[in-house]
Amino acid sequence: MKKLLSVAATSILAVTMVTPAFASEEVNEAVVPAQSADTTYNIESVTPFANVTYTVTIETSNDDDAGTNSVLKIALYGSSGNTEPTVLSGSYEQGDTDTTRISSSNIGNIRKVVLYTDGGGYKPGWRVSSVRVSNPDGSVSNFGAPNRWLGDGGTKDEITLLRTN
Ligand SMILES: [Ca+2]
Repeated sequence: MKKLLSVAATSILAVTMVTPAFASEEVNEAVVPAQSADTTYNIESVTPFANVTYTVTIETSNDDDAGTNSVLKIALYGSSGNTEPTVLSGSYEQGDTDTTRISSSNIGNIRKVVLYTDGGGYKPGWRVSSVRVSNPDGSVSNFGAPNRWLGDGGTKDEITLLRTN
């Protein structure tokens, strides 16, 4: 009986001497990627300035020559900040509806926008019939149409619109 125990003890000793090498390799491989993934996740989840997307939808009037090829921009003003003027993407031809997505820190619901045109291109005058912006909370801010043509003189122009809803 004593001899049997002794053999068993030897086997256990042999096993435990081999195992640590495997164990430490596995720990090193497993821990490094897991840590960096956790760190990334934590930074995103705790930052108070997480990015949100504002979707700007602009309808160009269906009047003759209402479209434009000028460079157009919009700045958004929210309850807690504003964006820089951002280039609008889309065609802005007569009767078109164009959409631009603007990534920003969360500046709250949009209550004012400023439209800019560089007045460039052929027949630069631009007539807008509606502007609306989707907010991070899912609501939509509507803005009155400008009461005049923008950039019609072929020079830089801008107009401020206030939320109407
Ligand atoms: Ca035009």
